Amino acid sequence: MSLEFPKNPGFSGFNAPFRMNIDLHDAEFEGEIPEELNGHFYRIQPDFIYPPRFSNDVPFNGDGNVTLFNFQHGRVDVKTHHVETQRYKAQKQARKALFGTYRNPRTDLDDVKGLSGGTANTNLIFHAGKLFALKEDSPPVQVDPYTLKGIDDYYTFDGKMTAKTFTAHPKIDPVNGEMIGIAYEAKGEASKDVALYAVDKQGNVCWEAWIEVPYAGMIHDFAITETHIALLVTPMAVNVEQMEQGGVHFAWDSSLPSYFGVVARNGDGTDLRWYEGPEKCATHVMNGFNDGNKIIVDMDMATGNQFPFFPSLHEQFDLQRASGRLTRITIDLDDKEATTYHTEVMYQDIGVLPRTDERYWSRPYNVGFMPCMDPTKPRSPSMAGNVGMTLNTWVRYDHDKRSSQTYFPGENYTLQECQFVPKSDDAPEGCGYLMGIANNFDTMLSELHILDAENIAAGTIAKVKLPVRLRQGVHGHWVSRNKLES
Ligand code: V55
Ligand code: FE
Repeated sequence: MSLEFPKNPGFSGFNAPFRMNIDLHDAEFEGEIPEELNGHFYRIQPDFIYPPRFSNDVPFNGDGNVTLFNFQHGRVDVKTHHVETQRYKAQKQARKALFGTYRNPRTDLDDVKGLSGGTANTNLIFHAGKLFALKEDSPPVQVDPYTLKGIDDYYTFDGKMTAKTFTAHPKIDPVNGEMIGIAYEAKGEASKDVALYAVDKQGNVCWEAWIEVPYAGMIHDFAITETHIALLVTPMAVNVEQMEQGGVHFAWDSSLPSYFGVVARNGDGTDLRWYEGPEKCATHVMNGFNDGNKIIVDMDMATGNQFPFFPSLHEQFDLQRASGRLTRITIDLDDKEATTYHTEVMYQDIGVLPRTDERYWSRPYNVGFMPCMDPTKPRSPSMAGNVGMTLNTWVRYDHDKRSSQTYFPGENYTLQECQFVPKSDDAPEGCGYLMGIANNFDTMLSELHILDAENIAAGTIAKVKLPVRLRQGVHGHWVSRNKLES
């Protein structure tokens, strides 16, 4: 029997399965790579090692595949490796896909009963000397920070984490070094239980609390402030009926409101308060902070379903409503009567995947970055047929002045998430470099673009040119060499 991938745009061009491991010493580059860039930039993409059992499978169901850019002395080495999940190991041995569609165990083959279906394809975080690859439906998968080989395919913090899931977006408190994580559907499919954890800087679980959400839905990201955890429950609801019929885990139910929940860090969860808002989709947090007794969270926020491959129950997918803008959510803890949250659209750019200078995670901040879709920019004919996100700019925001500046790489590129790297540990906020993957539709190869984060409009200071095509990535993280070695 042949081994072939579906012949549709979801599996061709830059969406073609990647499948290989590369180990590239001294990548080619133009420009100059600054000496201060000393450390590892990790980013992750969902890949398909074997043809999916359902030809219309969703991109979020691919196997986690890590790219490691190792910067030192103005040079960069590149390594890729698949995350050695239980799913990866079972499918590698069987030489075919065994798991079914997105987070629906009913569609898995009987062979995999009892194995974790986690793909570890969404994000990476380095904490207390350990590197974790993450998918929000399962515990972290620990991988070696240098070789990317698997260390623990089901990491539970020495058994201290009893939740069955762990977020793909843990936050690290820059002051005490704690890693904060949430776990939704923590007691299994469609459960409304959410577990909250803090892991101290030695890597030990030091706080746990359990809360319940109004309904079971995707809680992809969350925010921390100095005092609180904030999370947004959106109408991307777990749909058991759809799963019974062989469908994916989620469907967009626009009859549901959104809920913004706020709960004290280090409490027992009983102070949790919910604030209701209109149907909203918001997947990622730029940052959150306290302003007196106000809790403020900045997210990219849209008014409808942002994921065309998760069905909408009551309407057609609508690109206008899927377009997210950076939005500031505010609630006032002193207002004991309040039942709704307040939103303010901060900027008009349409974008996703906001990031910040993570030395300011949970604290008042000024600088953020977001890949955007600028429809006024020219688009090369070489991009025709591209399915996927056509992000074409990176935008830097300075909230104190509510100003922005834009990097446009050219009409033949799409951009992925961008990563801010401070020039040094004590450099001013937003002073450093910005980097991320740019896919070049003229060469049909991927590049890593590196910019001066304070002057991104000036264009790249270096372009690393890969001899391969990377797929649409999700998230990445920078780890400086002194943190790696500490
Ligand atoms: C997201 C990504 C996922 C997922 C759920 O961007 C949400 C949001 C790559 O997988 O499973
Ligand atoms: Fe995410």
